Amino acid sequence: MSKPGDFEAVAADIKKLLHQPEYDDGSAGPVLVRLAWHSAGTYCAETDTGGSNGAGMRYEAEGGDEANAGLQHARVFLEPVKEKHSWISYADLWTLAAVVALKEMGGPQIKWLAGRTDYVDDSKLPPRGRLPDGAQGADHIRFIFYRMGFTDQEIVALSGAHNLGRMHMDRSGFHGPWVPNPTRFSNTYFKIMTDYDWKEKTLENGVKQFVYVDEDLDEELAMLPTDLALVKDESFGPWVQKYAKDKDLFFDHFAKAFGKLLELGIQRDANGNIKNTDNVKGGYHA
Ligand code: ZEM
Repeated sequence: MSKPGDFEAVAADIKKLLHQPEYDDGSAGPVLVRLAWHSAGTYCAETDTGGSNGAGMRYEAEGGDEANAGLQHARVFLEPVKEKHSWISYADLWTLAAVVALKEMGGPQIKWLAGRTDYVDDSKLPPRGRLPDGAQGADHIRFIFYRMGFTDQEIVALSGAHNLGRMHMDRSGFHGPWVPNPTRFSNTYFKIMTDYDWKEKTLENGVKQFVYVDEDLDEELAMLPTDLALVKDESFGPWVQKYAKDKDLFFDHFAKAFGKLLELGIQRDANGNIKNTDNVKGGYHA
């Protein structure tokens, strides 16, 4: 147990659990980033519903959305941290874990503010189906991310999270990592998206994705139809090219967009405190 508000202590324990030799590519980091993204990415600006506040994914209504398959691994990794620092809300823990993991995997520092509560407001519950479907194209991507209030530039920056982790057939139906080193954050995803020759492949479950085969690699690399839709689109495409050439620009834009994602639906006063709650306050800069 640490002192309420000691986010440094929580962050230190998150860092310690990232190394998971038996799991995927040896790190819990990628799935923790996805947990935060799915907790926040249900947000709808027009109706002010969804978002990371409330950690609704703990319950069947949201957790049972098929888009969230596999994220129980991330929640299980974090449970000992929650037990030790019981004062932190799940909503804060999940978002903080992503910020800590991104930094530890070589990514940028992301501004993070505490104060989310675990109170599930039924009137704010997102319906299922708010998260993107990788089998679709640019129109679908815009429909999903414009609903949250993101621009085309921010959409491409956020998509760079696919530098991390992999697809699992038993979770999404897709298979494989996007990049050769999926536990190190970089702009490789954008580089290989434009440089490599991606071939469509139908997996044994009937799901279509794109793959790149190179005998020097241990396994095939993969791209979703939504990933490659970014390259060809006249507004997304130039950002893909810029981020492929300029890692610093990508890191800067990614940090801002990811920070914005984690704040969707959260109203704060001028001091950064969430209004009308007595929840634990503070911030953390990894
Ligand atoms: Zn993802 N993502 N994502 N994503 N994602 C997967 C995995 C990961 C899409 C998508 O369909 C998928 C963003 C945007 C979009 C991560 C972060 C972020 C997987 C594989 C799919 C199918 C899941 C599996 O099988 O385990 C689509 C269609 C997106 C937009 C169009 C954004 C934005 C992200 C964060 C900023 C991460 C880190 C992973 C890897 C998870 C892991 O377990 O390794």
